[in-house]
Amino acid sequence: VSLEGFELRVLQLPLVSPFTTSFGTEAVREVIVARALTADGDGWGEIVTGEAPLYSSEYTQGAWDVALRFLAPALLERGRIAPEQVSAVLEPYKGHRMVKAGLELAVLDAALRAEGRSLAEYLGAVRDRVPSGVSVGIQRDPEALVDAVAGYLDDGYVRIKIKIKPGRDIDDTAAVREAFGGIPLQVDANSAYTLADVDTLAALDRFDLLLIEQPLQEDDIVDHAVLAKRLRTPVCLDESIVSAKAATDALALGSAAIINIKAGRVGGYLEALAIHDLCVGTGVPVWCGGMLETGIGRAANAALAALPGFTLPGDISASARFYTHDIVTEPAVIEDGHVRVPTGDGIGVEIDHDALDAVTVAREVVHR
Ligand code: OSB
Ligand code: MG
Repeated sequence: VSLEGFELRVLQLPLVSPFTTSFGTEAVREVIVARALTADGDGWGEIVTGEAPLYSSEYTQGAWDVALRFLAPALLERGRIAPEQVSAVLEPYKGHRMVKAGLELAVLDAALRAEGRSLAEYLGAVRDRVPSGVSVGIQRDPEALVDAVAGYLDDGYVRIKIKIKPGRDIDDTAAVREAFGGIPLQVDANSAYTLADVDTLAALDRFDLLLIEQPLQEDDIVDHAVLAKRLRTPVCLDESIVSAKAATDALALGSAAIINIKAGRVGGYLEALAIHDLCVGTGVPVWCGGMLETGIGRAANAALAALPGFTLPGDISASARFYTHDIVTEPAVIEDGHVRVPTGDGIGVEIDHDALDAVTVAREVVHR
């Protein structure tokens, strides 16, 4: 495409209920949307940073600054660029993978719309719908957690993930197991533990979980390998897998048996595709994680999750699990436990411009 500019917006979307993880509570999702302005039309991407650097080192104002100061100008300087060239142009700038992912998706969406091709088809999707899992935040107490899970099971979610942290792990998991029997269940610690907690983590083995996600710190790649040997529950990495190289290293060390793929965390949908391919090559199951995406990222995640290696249900919930008013005209819905993979050009969903304007709190345009 021939790049003419980028429009960036900071959005604040109220959540239907506060979302609590081991690292904090969010009541409003602050996120950045990127619009690539090209001679052949616009494209949309999402920069999935949160307001504070709690999940990883990235956060809204840092993302905003690096996008406007360095990354968007670097792409605009190129003028004509193919989506497959974006990551190489941005490569000299360290880190800021969520920003790179959002800008790459905007360029990719513009290019695919111009070609009349869907993102799902481009990535190699083999399914027209994907099983829908739900991530359930830490609640007031185990009883409240059971109530929340009951609601999501009623909605049809085919897999439940509960967030855990020290002191809110065994009893919460036991309560869900007791209430609902052998449902597909997994837990996510968001790096809240250390190797000193191995006995607590091993006590989770009796619940026959699908996996335990990111028990230790992002850079605890060796400690995760040590822990994995002590657990029967498969260890899945999220935060630690920041690239295809990190995935290769983690698999070589035995740090993970399963990988959560998030395009934002790894720097884009093309890097996500590379991780998918290497995991398929080594027989490692993957699933698609989420970052409370708006309809833009949610549509792209559904396309990614339709690839053959995504053999476990992803955190691809209906839009209504998080938002009352999404910024796309056809927000993702859950039907028979699944979310449909968009078939339209590019990400396959259209922006609801009034809804977008209503949640925009900052806007900046950079031109060539
Ligand atoms: O660790 O998977 C995570 C949300 C924000 C940051 C990190 C995580 C999450 C989720 C929600 O678990 C996944 C989703 O449904 O988008
Ligand atoms: Mg996670």
